[in-house]
Amino acid sequence: MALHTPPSGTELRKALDRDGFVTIPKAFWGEELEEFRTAARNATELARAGKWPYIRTLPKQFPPWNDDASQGIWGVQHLLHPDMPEREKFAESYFNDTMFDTVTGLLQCKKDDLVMELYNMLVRPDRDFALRWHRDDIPPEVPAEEELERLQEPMLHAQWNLALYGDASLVVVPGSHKRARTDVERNADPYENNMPGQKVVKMGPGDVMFYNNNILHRGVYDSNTERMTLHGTMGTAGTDKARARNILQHGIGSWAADADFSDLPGDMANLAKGMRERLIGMGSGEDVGYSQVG
Ligand SMILES: O=C(O)CCC(=O)C(=O)O
Repeated sequence: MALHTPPSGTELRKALDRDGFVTIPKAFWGEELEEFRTAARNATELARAGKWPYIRTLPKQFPPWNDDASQGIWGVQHLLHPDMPEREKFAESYFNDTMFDTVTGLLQCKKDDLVMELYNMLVRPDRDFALRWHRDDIPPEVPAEEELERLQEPMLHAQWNLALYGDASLVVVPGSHKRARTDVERNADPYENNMPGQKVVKMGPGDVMFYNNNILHRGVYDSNTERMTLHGTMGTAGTDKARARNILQHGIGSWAADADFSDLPGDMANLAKGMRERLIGMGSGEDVGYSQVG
């Protein structure tokens, strides 16, 4: 339940188009937020103990990751997987009206157009760790002309971070989702701490931040600061091969058909089932390859 009247879809879309990201403060709060935190803590504990095989392992940035938690983790993958003990609570945080209203507003589509995509959690790494500057689905070696062409493709999915605790890990270059990299950005150290124009996105508990995943961004993580940030995407039906790769490279195609959402409350069950069917329609992901290496 939102504490404040959320901004309209048009307002959100305008801000997202202009800056490449937009934050909805306190989209979740109170008991609901506490329930999400409990689920997140349990899942994180399981993953750190090596009892959940779908993890982001240190120090690897991009998929595929292995299932060995002994070197530490920075993420818990597949929150909606049929074997995830906290699956139902995570499903409630994904298939809920706040997300649906926002995503349909941002993508200017109907609920029945939506496709279930990724749902992971980004957590405090076991040792300090940072990601390189990147765009999620455009590798750094792509020439400027092709980079710009790819950035001009229509927005057919939404990606968000829902912070369950305060989170200042994501660093973006506002506006960089609309232009090729400058020479400075292209030639910068991949771990540059002072990229011109960079902005640290500061989120409070319950805030949701939507962003264009091809904005130039990185993560800088402090092993002493708790982080449990739900990291999700939803798409619209009928998208292209690049999108299928971006989603299916995470291995979701192998278990989506077994995900049963019939125990979800009210309308959620049917919406979830429809979204899962549209994901399955994208294929199993066995032959899509990976967006990035490393
Ligand atoms: O930590 C974050 O919020 C960003 C993660 C990220 O950039 C990625 O997974 O590619």
